[in-house]
Amino acid sequence: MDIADWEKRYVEAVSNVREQLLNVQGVFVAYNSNIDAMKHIREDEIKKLIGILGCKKVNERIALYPREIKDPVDLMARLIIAMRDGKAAEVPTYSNDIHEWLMDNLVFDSARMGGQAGIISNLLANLGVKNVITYVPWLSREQAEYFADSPNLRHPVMENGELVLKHPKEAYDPQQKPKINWIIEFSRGMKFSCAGEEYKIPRDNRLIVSSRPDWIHIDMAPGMYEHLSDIREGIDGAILAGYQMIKEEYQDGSTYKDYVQRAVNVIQRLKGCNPQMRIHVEFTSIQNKVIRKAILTDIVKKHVTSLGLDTVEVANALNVLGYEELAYSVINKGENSILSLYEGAVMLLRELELQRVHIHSLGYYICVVSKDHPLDADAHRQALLFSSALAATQASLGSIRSLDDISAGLAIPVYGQGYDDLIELERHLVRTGVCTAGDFEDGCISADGHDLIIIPSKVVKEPVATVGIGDAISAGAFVALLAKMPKMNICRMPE
Ligand code: 8BR
Ligand code: GLC
Repeated sequence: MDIADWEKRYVEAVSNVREQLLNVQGVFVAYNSNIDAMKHIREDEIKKLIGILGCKKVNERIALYPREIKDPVDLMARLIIAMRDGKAAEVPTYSNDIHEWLMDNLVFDSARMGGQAGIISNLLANLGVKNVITYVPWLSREQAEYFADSPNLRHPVMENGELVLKHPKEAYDPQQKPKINWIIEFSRGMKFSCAGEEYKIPRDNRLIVSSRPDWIHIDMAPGMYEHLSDIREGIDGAILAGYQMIKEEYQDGSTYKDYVQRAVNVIQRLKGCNPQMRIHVEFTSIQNKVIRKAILTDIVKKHVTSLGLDTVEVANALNVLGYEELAYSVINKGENSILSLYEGAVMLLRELELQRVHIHSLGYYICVVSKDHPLDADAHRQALLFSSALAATQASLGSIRSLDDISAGLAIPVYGQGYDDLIELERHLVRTGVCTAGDFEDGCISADGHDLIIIPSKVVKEPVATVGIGDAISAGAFVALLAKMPKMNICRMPE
């Protein structure tokens, strides 16, 4: 199948999913919404910051690979690592000093909705999904302003022992402070030097400086857990993200284990007696390996049905699950990296007992689906194509205001390099007898119990920004699948 055939498939898939989206009854989205302070850094600004901090110091810190930003040198070290590799990263900071330093030395260009759950909630509401229930444990007045003004977007609040749904602008806590993250975007081709080392940025991407004030808890208001069953009937699935904010220890003596237990409790209550309830977790960059492992083995495994992640996150996940060699070969840009990515996807599917693993990369998406998933490979492929058109829309317009905007994404051509990478994977799988070329194109059914669905994606040459595109991809594909799911609520007793 050539690129022109893929373009036809795109048009068909978008048209099908558009018609089906109203089949979705509703989606619950939690936990992380924040305000993103966006800064597109320029060459002269990189040079200025390196000049202020001193090349030697920054260079020494790069070698230490800080996993937390404690001072501006840590920040610059992680920024240079991200720029050098063209890779996205999110690094936590626990004090307000970095925010102040950035305000003094860099100043942001604009502020917008941030956080995976916040971005996804607005996206689904703007796409016209009927009942989007968003939950953010730290909903401040400032944060509420960033939610789409849409009647289909509501937030639960407890009133007189009852759970009621209100627009976030009517549900915020006036005492709550906002969480502000810095997003430092950089562009391909920019050049700078530091301590004799010449750098040329290979890819557009960003570093996220994630603020983690003490009051951040991945949790729910008292009483809300018990009432989650009230919203269960109105939703077909949930998208959960933000677990990276769980800490190993808290000042009150509680530990990550308590928060993991609460996170599982939420999932169990959302599912209730309905095993059909789809639960998607959007993974992210998690610096702390104890937390990364606990999220995967104690929250995702057994409780979640679907996992979305980018290639770096695949490597990070494999690493804590004990597959270090495979992890290394996923991120090592060698010619076998797409093969390793596929193997990694299968490993995650099996190891975490999932029904679906969706990996998005620049140029192609790989999705492996277990045999017990109720939808066929064609439905999964349509969902991926729809999500790639959404991603291209987001990259070219910067945001998606309505489903009609998707025509902008559809107009972006399929990425040639992504197509070539797919051919490489196809050759390998055919050569090793896993499938035939025909099978590969139709969603290859492999010998050991899963379907592989893989598409070349649409890539925008000069994206407005890259932050949030992964969220649009995963949420877009997940909601497209919900729209295609046969509807049955086994919680209801037969009449
Ligand atoms: P994360 O936010 O999870 O890292 O995902 C980012 C995703 O955005 C990548 O996996 C890639 O598929 C997509 N993307 C990027 Br980065 N740049 C893009 C572009 N210019 N056009 C379309 N998609 C892009
Ligand atoms: C993470 C970051 C947030 C950003 C989001 C984009 O959740 O904390 O700042 O908006 O990723 O995916």
